Order: sequence, then structure tokens, then C-alpha cells
Amino acid sequence: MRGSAATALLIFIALIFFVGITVYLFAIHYFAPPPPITSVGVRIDHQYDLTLYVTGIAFILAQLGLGWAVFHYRDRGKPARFTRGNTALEIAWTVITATVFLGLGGLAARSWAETRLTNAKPGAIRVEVTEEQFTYYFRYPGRDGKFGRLDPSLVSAPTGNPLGLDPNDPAGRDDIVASTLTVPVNHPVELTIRSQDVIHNFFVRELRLQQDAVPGMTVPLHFTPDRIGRYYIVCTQLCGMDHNQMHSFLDVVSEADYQKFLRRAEAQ
Ligand SMILES: [Cu+2]
Repeated sequence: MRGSAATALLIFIALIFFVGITVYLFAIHYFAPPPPITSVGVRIDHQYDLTLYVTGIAFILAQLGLGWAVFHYRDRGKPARFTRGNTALEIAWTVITATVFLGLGGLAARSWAETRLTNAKPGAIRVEVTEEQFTYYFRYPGRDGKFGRLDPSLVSAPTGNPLGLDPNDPAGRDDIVASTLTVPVNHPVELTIRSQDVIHNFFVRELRLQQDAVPGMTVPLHFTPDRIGRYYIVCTQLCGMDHNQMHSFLDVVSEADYQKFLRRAEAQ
């Protein structure tokens, strides 16, 4: 319809409706994850909220601007005019976007780095996480605090040695291998994450941590859970046909229950 203000207005209203629904879904926390169980997780949530506010405001302004442009520049029955744009405006929004983007990234980097690039607190419980299609193994060093030597040529899940523990290494005799991760509450935990075949992932929503397990690498990751409970550990890399089955559990338990777990595991 030539010069129809009604059509342009309709598109404008549709855009506002779409913006309203989107903002509403975020405002009621429709997509919100379960509450975090670490102090770093709380900070990551704050960072996430900050990013969401900033990008949300940009989103609303951009959509309103789009609606305004659709209405203002509607077909009025005159020939279109060619424009080369506005250099000052282009520079301005490029600089603003870059500043906001780098600023948010810089703020977030500290929380991110704290779980990866800094050392775990002294006395952290060390657990080696090994992933393979389509399962998780969690190895504790046992009473001696030392992990036994691994020999890839000895890897054999059917004979009960899925990690290839060397039976001749005394440090490995008391190592505990479990299929779920059990840790005491309020105690720092340091994981080293590895893979025995393809790229997998270690993701726990409540920890706000997601880390790839890459063959040939051992990736450190540490956290201190502050709430007792059972949480899903899932693999978020498409790692094969049964990828969707690949999960385990993080059990955060009391100190007494943790000791019980260790004793039970040692007895086996
Ligand atoms: Cu996987």
C-alpha cells in the first residue's frame, strides 16, 4: 500500500509487542538456572545480570529505533533519496560498542580466571576427572595423597582398570576410582580434567562452571561448594552417539558423610 501509515504503524506495534514479550520473559526469570552453590557462582550471576541489563537496554533502543525508522521512512509516494551514511555516527557507535564489549569482558575476566588461572586454596581436595565415551571417572589419591602412575597401555574397562592404573606403583594402590563425584561442603576442591578419547565436557549448572575435557591435556579447575545436595554433571560436547546419556552426579555432603564415603570406597 503506497504511503500507508497504517502498515508502518502496525509493524511498529508488532516490534514493541515482540520487545515487550522478550523483556517480560527475562524479567520473570523464565530461563533462570538453579541458584549457584559457590561464591564465584554468585559473582558470575551478577556479571551475567550486568551484561543482560546493558545488552537489554541496547536491544530495546535498537528495536524502538527500528520501529521509528520503519514508520518515519515509510513510502510516501516520492522517489527514494540516496545517502552515504554518517561517518561521525559510525565512529561513535563503533567506539561505544567496543568500549562496552571490552569493559564487560574485563570485568568478567576476574571471576573466570579465579577458577582456572589461580591456584586452588591450600588443602584443597584433589580429584582427577577422566572422561570417555560415555562416562566419567573420578579418582581420589587416597590416604597417601599421591596419585598413582597411569599407563595408557593398561587401560581396560572390562577388567576393572578403566584408567590404566599401574599395579606396580605403590602410590596408586590406595587410589579410589568412583563413578560419581563426592566432596565435602565448604571445602575447596581442585579438579584436573582429562579425556581418554574425544573432546568431552564437565558442566555443573550450580557451579556455573563449564570446562572441556581435551585429549592430551589436563585442565585444572577449582571451586568451593557451599550447599549440600546432589547436582547433575553433564557433558556438553557432542561426543558421539550416546552423548545424550553422558552424565554423572556431584554429591556435596557433610564432612562426616564424606569420611564415610572414603571409608566405604577404601573397603572396596
Ligand atoms: Cu561426552
